[in-house]
Amino acid sequence: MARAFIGFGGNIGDTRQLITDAIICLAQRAELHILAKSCFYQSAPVEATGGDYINAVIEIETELSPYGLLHVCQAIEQEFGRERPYANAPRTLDLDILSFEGVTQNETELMLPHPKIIERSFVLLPLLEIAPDFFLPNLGELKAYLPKVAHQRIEKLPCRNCNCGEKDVYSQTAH
Ligand code: PH2
Ligand code: MG
Ligand code: MG
Repeated sequence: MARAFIGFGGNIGDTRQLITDAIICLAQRAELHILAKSCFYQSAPVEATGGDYINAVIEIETELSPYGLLHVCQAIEQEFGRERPYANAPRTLDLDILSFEGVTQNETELMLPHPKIIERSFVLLPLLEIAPDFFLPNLGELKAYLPKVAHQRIEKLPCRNCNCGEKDVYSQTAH
């Protein structure tokens, strides 16, 4: 079993609902188990156009390979109406594998860890919420990069009746 982190983002439609539904889809898969889910964050587009994004991050453990997980993520993006008219276009739902335990690779289809992980507050904040001491072998502790992204506008959205941040919020049998 490997631990991995997946980032979610979107800025078309009811993104909070879309992310919630996508996480439920993932939770129903036998090949992975969701360990933690961050709160939702509203963020200004970074190197992109369109309205504000909603972002969140989850931690999973999985028997899948990195490419197996990528294909699951891509299938969910398709299911949720993802279109790619041009790079960084507004989207209903984007799923990015942020890190996959023990894997460093520089392949065009899937770079691991995600090459922009430390450049984006919309990744760092939700990731550090659920894994405050997270570090990567070549980068060190990710919290050290927060000051560098402090200028990027982001706000944690209030959430009621939600267990976000707690461990084991979605078990495979719960849905
Ligand atoms: N995703 C991008 C580019 N820019 N900006 C925000 N705020 N949130 C995103 O998820 C995002 C972005 C490319 O995937
Ligand atoms: Mg992305
Ligand atoms: Mg993507």
